[in-house]
Formats: sequence, structure tokens, C-alpha cells
Amino acid sequence: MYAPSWRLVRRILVTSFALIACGTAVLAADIKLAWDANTESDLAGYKVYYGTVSGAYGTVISVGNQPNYTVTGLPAGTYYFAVTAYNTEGLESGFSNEVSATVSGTPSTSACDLNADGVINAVDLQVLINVILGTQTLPGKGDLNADGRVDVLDLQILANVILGLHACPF
Ligand SMILES: [Ca+2]
Ligand SMILES: [Ca+2]
Repeated sequence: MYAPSWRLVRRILVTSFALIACGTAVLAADIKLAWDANTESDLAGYKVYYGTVSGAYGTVISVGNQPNYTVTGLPAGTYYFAVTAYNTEGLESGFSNEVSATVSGTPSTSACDLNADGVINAVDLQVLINVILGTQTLPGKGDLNADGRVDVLDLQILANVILGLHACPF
């Protein structure tokens, strides 16, 4: 019983696995993975494994019979990925080589995203108003024009950013 299984594992071993692209979402990211297609006639599909520790994959996703997959909505952190193939009898190959990707939790727009929810909108405007009114404190944030004060000028800048008139930071 053991030997046929061993041969199968050898046959359907995934030979190449490459990280194609890392998404640029602000507080979460999509990681697109692709690998060489297995050409065995009894191939049933692939499984993508990933986790935050190299060689220890806490999450497994059956991705069907397609040689690529996008893992979506990953929060900030470093992730390690590997893939296996399995056949119509349910026998699974060993892991492919491992690839890693780091999702940055620091958005380029952080200076204006005052409540750090990943979008710049009227909620941030309200937060800034609260800071100016003294009902909320956000140490180190809100001074968008870097003049040492958080005041109505910064509010105007943030409004312009929301309206699309400025990038942030500028
Ligand atoms: Ca926000
Ligand atoms: Ca200011």
C-alpha cells in the first residue's frame, strides 16, 4: 500500500511556485500565487497552504484545478506559502518550494487616515475636528501641514484630500 502512494507523490510534485504580485491594499493585501501546472491525467486539484511561520502552515485552501490562486484580505504580517497537488484518489503530493510575502501595515496615506481604518473620508474629518476642539487626542497625528499645530488649516487640507484635490501626505 505504501509504495504506490510514494510513487504518486513523486509524480505529482509541484515543481515551481512563484510569488507573482503583492497587492497594495492599505490594511490588508491580496497575494497572487502561481505555479507550474501538473500535467498528470488524474490530477484533481491543488491545495494552497500558508501560515506566519516558515514550514508551519496553519491554513489550507483547496483551490481546484487551476495553477494559480489569490489569497485575499491578509492583514499585516509575513506569510509563507506552499502548494500541493492531489489526484482523483485523494492522494496528495509533498509541498512545493516555499515562498514568502510581507504585507505592510503602514499605508502611504497614514497621515490623513486619522482613525486608521484604511480609508480617508468624512470620519477622519470628524476625528480632526474633535482633535481641534480638544475632545479627542491623537498624539503625533493631525498636523498635516507640519506647522506644529493642529488647527483649521489642517482641517482644510484634509477636506481637500477627501475631495481629491491633494495627495496625502504632500
Ligand atoms: Ca479613516
Ligand atoms: Ca498644522
